Amino acid sequence: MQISATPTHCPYCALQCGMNLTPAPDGTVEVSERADFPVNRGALCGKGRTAPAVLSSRVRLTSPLVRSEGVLVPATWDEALERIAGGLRRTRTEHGPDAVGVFGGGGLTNEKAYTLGKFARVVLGTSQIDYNGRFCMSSAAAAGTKAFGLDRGLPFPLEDIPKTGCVILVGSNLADTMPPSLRFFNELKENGGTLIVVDPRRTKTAEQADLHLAPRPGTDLALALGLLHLVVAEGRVDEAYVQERTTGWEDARAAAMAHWPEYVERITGVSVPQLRETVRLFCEPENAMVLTARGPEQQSKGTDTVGAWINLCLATGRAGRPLSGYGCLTGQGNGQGGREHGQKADQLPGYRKLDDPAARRHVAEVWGVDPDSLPGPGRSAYELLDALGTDIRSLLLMGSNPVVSAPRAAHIEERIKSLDFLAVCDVVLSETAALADVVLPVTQWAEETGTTTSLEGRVLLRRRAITAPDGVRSDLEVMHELADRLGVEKGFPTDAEEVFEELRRASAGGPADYSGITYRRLADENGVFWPCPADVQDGEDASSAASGEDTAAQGVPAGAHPGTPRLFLDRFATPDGRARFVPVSHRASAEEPDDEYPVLLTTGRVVAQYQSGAQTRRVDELNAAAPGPFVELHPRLAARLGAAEGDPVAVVSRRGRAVAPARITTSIRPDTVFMPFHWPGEGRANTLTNPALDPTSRMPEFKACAVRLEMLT
Ligand SMILES: Nc1nc2c(c(=O)[nH]1)N[C@H]1C(S)=C(S)[C@@H](COP(=O)(O)OP(=O)(O)OC[C@H]3O[C@@H](n4cnc5c(=O)[nH]c(N)nc54)[C@H](O)[C@@H]3O)O[C@H]1N2
Ligand SMILES: Nc1nc2c(c(=O)[nH]1)N[C@H]1C(S)=C(S)[C@@H](COP(=O)(O)OP(=O)(O)OC[C@H]3O[C@@H](n4cnc5c(=O)[nH]c(N)nc54)[C@H](O)[C@@H]3O)O[C@H]1N2
Ligand code: SF4
Ligand SMILES: [Mo]
Repeated sequence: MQISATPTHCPYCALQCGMNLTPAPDGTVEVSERADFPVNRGALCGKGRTAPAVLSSRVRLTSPLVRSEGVLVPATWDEALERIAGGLRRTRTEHGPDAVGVFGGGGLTNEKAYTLGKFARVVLGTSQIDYNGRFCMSSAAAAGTKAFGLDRGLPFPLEDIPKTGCVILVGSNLADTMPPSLRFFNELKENGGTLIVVDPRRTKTAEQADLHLAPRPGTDLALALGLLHLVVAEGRVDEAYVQERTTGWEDARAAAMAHWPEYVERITGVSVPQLRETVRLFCEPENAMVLTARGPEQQSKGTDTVGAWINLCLATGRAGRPLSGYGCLTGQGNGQGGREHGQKADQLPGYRKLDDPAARRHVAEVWGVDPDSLPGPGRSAYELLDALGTDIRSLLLMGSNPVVSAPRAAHIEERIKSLDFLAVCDVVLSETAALADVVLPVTQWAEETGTTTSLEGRVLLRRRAITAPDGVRSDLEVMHELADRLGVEKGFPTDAEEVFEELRRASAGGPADYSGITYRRLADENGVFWPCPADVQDGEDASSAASGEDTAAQGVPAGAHPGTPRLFLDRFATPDGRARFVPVSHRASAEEPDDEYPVLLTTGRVVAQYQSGAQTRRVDELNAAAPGPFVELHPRLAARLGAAEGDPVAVVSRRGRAVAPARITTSIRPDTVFMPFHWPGEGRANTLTNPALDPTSRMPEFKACAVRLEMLT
């Protein structure tokens, strides 16, 4: 029997590489090249290629677990679901609805993220829901919304990158974090364009650059302001564009002019000639782009920092024009869609705001509830985790492993342990699931259908390719069952397409409008870029137009909206259609080195592990490539410390102490050490990190804190 391959997408990062899956006779799943998907054209990184290993029952959960006399023991689904419903109900009765918390993840499909937000507001009646995307790109989202009136990570497809003249890549190590995307930057260089990388480390990505700037961690804001100062001083402002398409230039200009290049050199460590060269390379070509990732964003001033890079784009006329613009490289598999449909504390589906009365009315109508019954905005992710065991007594967690990934993780681990009740849905027994009162084993990407929205804003269909093992159920089934047990019998379908149909209506007319997108179109068109409103005929509302539209068998249905690969070409999404400059000034990180903690710590990723490692640490090939944590440090720092390659080094911050082997390299600044955050235990980087929050985005400062190094005696 010939079993045909199912085209689908990778479970991990936001590139959402296309791949084909074929079940093999021995029960395993084969990954093969899927050349028709334009983003990766068949290429996959090691994580994507080995993702099926996590489908095997050897490494995953296949039975619910409940805590009995202190230990987790297998239980029936009925028993486990009853325990969760009982735990959540008890908290609500004793402490009120806001004592129940919900924590989601940017890896969840649109359907799951949407349902989780609805579950929190409609079934639990709690305002206390947020998700790990707050730790990821929330500063870029806040800055993009301020400047452009809309946040979509990339306002253009990746395929535009090779055709621009210059890209400044700020704090992205995409050679490790999105390897197949390197192709677009290589093509840029082949076409004569230049690549500038801003990273305190000479990463694999920085090695590809024409110019590598290595600022001190936490100083990107000063750097961007210094560049803008030079743009003005050298007469490179696009005055006509500024006049026609922006507002607020005078204040932003005045703020930038206070940042003299020599002052910026002192703060950042980037020399004035390098600043001048950057401005020249960025301004000379007709088109240019700035792309940011976690480096400048995961700072307690991330929103202002991204704002400063956007100002640079606006002053030089490099936004809202073909082949020019600012973009954020979103991280998680559904990092984009996961931030649009309501698992965020202040949000309703379609990227609507929870405190907007019209938005509440629209969504309440789709949900069949009274708008006044919807709770208001809740706490941000770190604040929510920090309130566990005090204001929040029970937590339902789906799609995150905060014991490893949250800042100040030892403290957060204690907060989690102090909960009255914790329920976790996961595919493996993560470090956080291991602390739960009930763990539910759920289906994985290849076993279920659903949509994700990639870093390009391209909505994609992940198709079910294999049958799930006995004993597991989907997250949608879990929410359906729990809603039922908590007294809400309708409105929580288990079929992903049915959920998507409702999501279309809920998002209709909102900033992230999906109403013109159907599963049929996603299958036929290889993804559709939002916004994609349904055609509205006279006298008909968007939702009814949408449901009757998907009749064409192939391609875009006649008269249908084609989707929006490129945003802002005619106008920005602000009320007056103009982009807004934001006046920003440099400020120090929340914690700067001092006598006691003289070294800067920054954190990030390695190519072979993904996030908290819950999934990738269960894959032999990936563990062989990246077996454990390490501390990257410069030979000069190592010599002062007396450390040789591989020596265990203690890294101590005001939050705690971690120990990992030294990895000595000239590719890092001598005043900075780097640790990847993928591992729990002694080498957990997040034992050290500072939960200082950005005032706007509430993003914690993962990328800069003060530490001291000690040799073990
Ligand atoms: N292999 C792998 N790939 C992944 C992931 C993974 O865990 N593993 N996770 C996915 C997710 S969710 C995300 S968000 C993306 C993240 O993708 P990236 O943003 O590329 O990843 P990071 O390693 O966190 O940070 C990028 C770089 O920022 C630099 N950096 C540190 N401090 C600063 C600073 O102050 N300023 C500047 N300019 N740079 C600084 C670091 O040295 C690092 O090289 O990756 C996605 N892809
Ligand atoms: N120090 C430091 N810390 C960081 C960062 C950093 O750069 N430095 N980066 C931050 C960033 S950008 C991010 S995105 C976070 C990520 O950190 P986490 O939020 O911990 O992300 P994951 O490790 O991907 O956790 C996802 C969990 O959900 C499970 N899972 C996967 N798919 C599903 C599903 O469909 N349903 C359910 N129920 N479970 C599923 C996985 O097995 C895993 O246990 O870490 C943040 N932490
Ligand atoms: S780059 Fe990202 S989406 Fe592509 S295979 Fe690797 S982890 Fe998967
Ligand atoms: Mo992320």
